Amino acid sequence: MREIINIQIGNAGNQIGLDFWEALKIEHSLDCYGNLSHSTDYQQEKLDVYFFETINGSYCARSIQVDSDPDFMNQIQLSQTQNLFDQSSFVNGDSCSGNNFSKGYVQLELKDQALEAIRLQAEQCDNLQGLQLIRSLGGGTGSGFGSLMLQNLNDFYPKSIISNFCIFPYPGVNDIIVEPYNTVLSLPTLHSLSDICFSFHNGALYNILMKIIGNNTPSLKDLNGIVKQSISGVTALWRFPCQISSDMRKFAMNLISFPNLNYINIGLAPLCNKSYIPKKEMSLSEIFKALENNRNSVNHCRNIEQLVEFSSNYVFRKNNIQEEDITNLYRNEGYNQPLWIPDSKQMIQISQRYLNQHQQTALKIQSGSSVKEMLQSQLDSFNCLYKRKAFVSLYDNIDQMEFLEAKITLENIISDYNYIENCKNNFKVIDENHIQNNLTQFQQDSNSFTSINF
Ligand SMILES: Nc1nc2c(ncn2[C@@H]2O[C@H](COP(=O)(O)OP(=O)(O)OP(=O)(O)O)[C@@H](O)[C@H]2O)c(=O)[nH]1
Ligand SMILES: [Mg+2]
Repeated sequence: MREIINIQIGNAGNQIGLDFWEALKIEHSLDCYGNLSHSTDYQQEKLDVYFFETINGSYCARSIQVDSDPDFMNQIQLSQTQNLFDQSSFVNGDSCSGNNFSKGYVQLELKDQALEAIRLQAEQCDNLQGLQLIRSLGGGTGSGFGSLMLQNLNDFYPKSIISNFCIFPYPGVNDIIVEPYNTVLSLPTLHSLSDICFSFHNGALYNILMKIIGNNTPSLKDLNGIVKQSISGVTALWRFPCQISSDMRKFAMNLISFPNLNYINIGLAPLCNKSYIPKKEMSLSEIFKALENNRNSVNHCRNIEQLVEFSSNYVFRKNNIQEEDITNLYRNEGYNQPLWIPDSKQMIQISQRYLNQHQQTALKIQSGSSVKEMLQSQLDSFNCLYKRKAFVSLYDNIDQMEFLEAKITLENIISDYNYIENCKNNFKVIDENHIQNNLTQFQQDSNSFTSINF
């Protein structure tokens, strides 16, 4: 079996992680103590990917819950869901990282404890295929401690695929002014040490809730409902028998055309309200159109004409459709737009008979330049603060070169997306060398910074 270990970090990571495990419990028919209840062979076939069997026959999540702040960890341990987790998998410090990357980044003791907890989980695996991190980049623990973990995970598990589910901040959802610093400072490690990055922009999630679902006062819990729908949808490829992208490595092979541009966007349909009831029933053709509509995606992208789509997986977690319906739909509804990479759109149907009608959804998992606008908005917010060096002194362990390295990393990612869009729109051939290795680029660029007067 090819196992995956989940690592949920910080407040957002743990809130979303709990929702994720709740979804898995339902989808694999486990009760709140991790016992199988009326589950079918189909639900059990790949159960070992995310769960291991304990000596008393119940199932335990392959997961580590870590936060520098003890409060939420204590709350989880009082909840029913805690029965799904092994006691050794809870790791917490004494106080939060105060929304400061540099405070999260120096939590060395917490890092050692977390690595030990992961090692214990890895011992339960025959053939670990990958690790997945869930975290937000706006807070101190998710950004700083998450970066520290990434650096170490690569050393300890060099053969495993590492994926990140990251929440990018949006000023309307939180009002911590230094969030752009935390986010941008997380990017060098995220960029160079993570194989896949699933990005979620809180602003886009907010818009989906307000404009499509009609919830005028969305809470973080509501935002997390959409993230949960996305993560359980993506991981369904790895948790159920499936022909395409059936493990993390194959998924990365199919979706990541350029290792430097490994940000993934997700579109969902139908979008559900708080009780997971879609606003209206949708036909297959309507679902397909909704998936193509950028308003249904978890990242902002207004300039659709420019957009380049490298590859996409359309995942249908619905039962009342046949495989040929999907193939016909694909032929007829056109997806007549020329494919940028031949055969790069793949239709995947996963049977989910045990899910109720409302839990059956479809998603489009897409790599391409649709995340560029979201990344640009993070860079703009960073620049607004950084041009005045505002609040830089709070980051006492981080020197100016690290701020610059982070800023340049993000600028290079955006410029690579721009380059590809430009090639596509002007029918130019892509020069692979142009998709730079950011670190090499940074080393070259940094020579010219020595003359800058901070
Ligand atoms: N979607 C979503 N975003 C969240 C949630 N909780 C916090 N955020 C966002 O995440 C950022 C703050 O990160 P947190 O996860 O609270 O911080 P942390 O990682 O625990 O770090 P510290 O508290 O600073 O130690 C802000 O941008 C929030 O808007 C959540 O449950 N869902
Ligand atoms: Mg916190």
